Amino acid sequence: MSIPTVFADSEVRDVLEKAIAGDRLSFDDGVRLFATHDVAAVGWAANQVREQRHGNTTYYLKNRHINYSNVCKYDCFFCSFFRKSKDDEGAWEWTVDQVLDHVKDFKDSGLQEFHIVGGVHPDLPFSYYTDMLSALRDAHPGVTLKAFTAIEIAYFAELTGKSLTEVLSELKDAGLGMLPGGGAEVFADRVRYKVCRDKADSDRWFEVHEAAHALGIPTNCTMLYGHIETHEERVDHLQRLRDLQDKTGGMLSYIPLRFHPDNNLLGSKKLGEPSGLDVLKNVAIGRLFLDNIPHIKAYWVMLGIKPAQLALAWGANDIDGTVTWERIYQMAGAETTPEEMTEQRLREVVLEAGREPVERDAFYNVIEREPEPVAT
Ligand code: V47
Repeated sequence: MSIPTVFADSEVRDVLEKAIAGDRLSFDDGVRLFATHDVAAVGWAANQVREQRHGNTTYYLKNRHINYSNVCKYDCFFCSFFRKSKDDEGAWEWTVDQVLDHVKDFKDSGLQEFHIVGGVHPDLPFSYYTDMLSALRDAHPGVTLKAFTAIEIAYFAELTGKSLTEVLSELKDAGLGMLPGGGAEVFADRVRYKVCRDKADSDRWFEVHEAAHALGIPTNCTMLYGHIETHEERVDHLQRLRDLQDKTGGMLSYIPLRFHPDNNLLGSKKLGEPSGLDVLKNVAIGRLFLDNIPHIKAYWVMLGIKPAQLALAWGANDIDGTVTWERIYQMAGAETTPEEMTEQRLREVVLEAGREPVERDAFYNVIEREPEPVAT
C-alpha cells in the first residue's frame, strides 16, 4: 500500500510510509505526528494499519462497572470522582453485600466483565478487596473480574507490607482476571508533580503492570491527555508503554482518555477540553506508535458516541462495552453521554460507522453468536 496522491505532499509522508510498511516510529516521528495539522493523512494511515491487523472488525463486550467507593486519600487535580471522607457530600462506600446487590440482576445475563475501580480508600482492610472479588466470582462464575488500577494495587502493597507479586497473587487467587489501564495519567515527572503528586509514580505503575504480566495477568494501558502535557510528554508516555510491551507482551489494549474538565481543580483553571481533532489524533497516533499493542479502544463513555464512531475510522478497533453505571466520567462532565447502552444499540453504533460489530470476552476471544434471524 502506498500513500494516495492526495496525501503525497504531506509534511509527515515519510513517517506515515514507515508506519504502513510496519516499521517502528521514532520519538521524533511521534512528535511530528502530534505537531502536524495534516490530520486527514494521519487518520488515513492509522486506518490502514487498523485494517491490516483487524480488517473491519470492531470488538465490543457486555460489561458492567462497579465503582465500589469514591473515598480516596489522594486528591488528583483532574479527578471529579473522589471525596476525601465518607462523610463528605456525594461520598459512598459499599459493603461487599451492597456490591453483590448492585449487580444481582446481571446473573446469567451473558455478561463478560466487571470493571471494578474505586478511590484509594484510607481505611478499608485488604481483606475487603479479596472478599469482594471472591464473592463476585462465586455469584457470577464466568464473568472476568477486571479490577483495580496500578495505583490501587501499589497502595495494597503499602497497606499490607507485602510485595506487589504477593498482593497480585492473593487477588488472583480470589478471582482477579486482569487489570484495567487507569492511573497512568501522563508518566512525565513534571506533569505528575503538577496533577497527581501524592500517588504512586510512573516507575511504580510500570512495576505493577510488569508484576501482573509475570503472573499471567493481562493488563490494559491508558493516557489521560488534553490538559497540561506537551507533545513530547505524550510521545514519551507512549514510548514507555511500547518498551514495557516489548519486554512482557502483557498489554491487550490502549485507551487514550480525553480529559473532562467539569467539577475538578484542573478544569477550574479554565484549561478547556481537547479539540475534536486532538481527540482523533490521539487515537490515530496510539495506533501508529504502539505497533506492539494489538487493540486501540474508543471508549464511548469518554468520547461521546459520535466521536467514538469517527475514531473507528481513525485506528480504533474496539468500542468497549455496555458499561452500566460508570461514575468517573459522569462526575467529570460526560453527562450528555448515556450511562449505558444496550447490546443492540452498541451494535447499531458500530454498524452506522460502517464497521462489523464482533462480541468478545475480556481477553478478546470472540463470542460465537447465534445467526441473526432472517425476516421472512
Ligand atoms: O486513571 C479521571 C481518568 C481513569 C478524569 O482498562 C479522567 O479497559 C478524564 O482507566 N477526565 C480511569 N479522565 C478510567 C480508566 C479506564 C476507562 C475505560 C476502560 C479502561 C480499561 C480503563 O480515568 C483514571 C484517570 O486517568 N480520569 N478523571 C477526568 N476528569
